[in-house]
Amino acid sequence: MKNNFYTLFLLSLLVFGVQAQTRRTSVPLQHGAHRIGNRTDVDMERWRQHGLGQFIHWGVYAILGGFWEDKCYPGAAEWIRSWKEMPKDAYDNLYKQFNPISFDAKAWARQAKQMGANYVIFTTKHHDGFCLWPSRYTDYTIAHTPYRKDVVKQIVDAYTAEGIDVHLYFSIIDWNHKGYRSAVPETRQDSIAYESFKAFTRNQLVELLTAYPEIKGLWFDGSWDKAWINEAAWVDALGLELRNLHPGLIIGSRFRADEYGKRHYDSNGDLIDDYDQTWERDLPDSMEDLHGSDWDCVMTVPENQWGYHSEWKGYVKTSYDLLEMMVKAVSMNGNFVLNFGPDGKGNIRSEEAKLAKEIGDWMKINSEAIYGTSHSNVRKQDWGYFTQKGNKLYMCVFNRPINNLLKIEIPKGGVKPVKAYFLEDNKETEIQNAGKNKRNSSLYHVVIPASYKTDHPFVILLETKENVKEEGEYQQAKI
Ligand code: JFZ
Repeated sequence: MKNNFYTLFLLSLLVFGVQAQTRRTSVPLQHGAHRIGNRTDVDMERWRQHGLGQFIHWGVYAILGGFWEDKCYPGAAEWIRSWKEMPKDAYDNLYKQFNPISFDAKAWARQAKQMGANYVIFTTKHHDGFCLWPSRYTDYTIAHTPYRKDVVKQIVDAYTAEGIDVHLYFSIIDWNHKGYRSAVPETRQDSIAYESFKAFTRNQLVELLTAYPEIKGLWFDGSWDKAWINEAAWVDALGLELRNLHPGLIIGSRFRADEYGKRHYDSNGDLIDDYDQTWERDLPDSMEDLHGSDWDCVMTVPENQWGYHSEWKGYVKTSYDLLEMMVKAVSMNGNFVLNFGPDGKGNIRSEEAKLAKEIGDWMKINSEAIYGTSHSNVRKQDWGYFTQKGNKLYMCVFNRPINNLLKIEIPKGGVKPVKAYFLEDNKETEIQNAGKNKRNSSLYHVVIPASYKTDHPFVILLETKENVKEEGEYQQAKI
């Protein structure tokens, strides 16, 4: 008995000790997260249901397509100005040739709609500083090209008309502005210059929100410079100003740092702003990597090309690859955003058009497994991914088992599947009860008829008796 008490005492010490270690730190912060957990308003709920988005990188770099005087720049095409072989003057005068006569915003929007995209993120200004809208605050804009017309307005109008939400990409880095600095200003001269850059950045953002009030969010980039990070208080105030100006505005975690220079997640581990923007060309392995946050994954078709590069090198992703990434993202409560890099004339390259068509064809049949669905706590199996909504579990199959049996493991106390059918033809298929395992999960097999032939990933809808439980546990774990 005495021994038992002693063991209990030791055990409780251990438990409390571990708890103390894992408890969240609590650094008093003025410019960290202003909210714990995800937003719950209608605008954010709408964003959360998008599933698939389109990214567009377009600017004067598209004229070069990754080449300067027959020399191929191996990096990301939109970065060519930073290449030692690229004369800066020549780059900074490219806009005088920008005349995308084939640009047809309505055709782009139709194509995005056909692909199944629910939102678009469009580059208003990349690191080079060239503005695709006629900004009053610089001459380095579309208004001073032979083309002249406002590209951002055409995009906003055409996509909005298709029912596709518009988010504007905006780079803080601006290689064209005289006051831009990457390092924290040390001299008086640098400080004055940087102040002018800050005012310019603010003016441009206010200008964008005022000129295009239909937009839903700002997708910031190029915010990693020490100079910008050092301005935590000012950037925080700017964010609040933008939100006041545009209620419902959605801003990701790549806009500002806290006062200790922590980005994305603040010094207490809380997400800064509305969604986690760290999943760039990368997907989480598991829900634990996500800390319960809303998030997006932005993805290139080749390895790392955003702007137009006339020669894609290396592996180019197929629609199968991209669909799998999208489903994986959605199965973990994320949005998947596929990048397009139109050429200098405004044409979407044929490889991208083909992918948009193939993804769209798949979405026409299977999008109900994507839109408005969320993570399922039904244990993932190697054949693919689950998404869920109401009393529906979507089995998104990417790896068909040789024995044609799709294993399902429903945790103890979970839902009961009653009916399984293919989304593509509504044909019902058999569910076998396969008993329970040691964890007391209920096991089932959904049978793929041997006669079923396909060269595409496919979705089987599993109807359950009760509504599937929403995942709340990760959110709660943060509080
Ligand atoms: C940035 C840009 O430099 C790039 O040109 C493109 O616009 C992309 C969407 O964003 O590139 C990044 C930014 C952040 C990371 C990687 C590339 N990151 O955090 O891993």
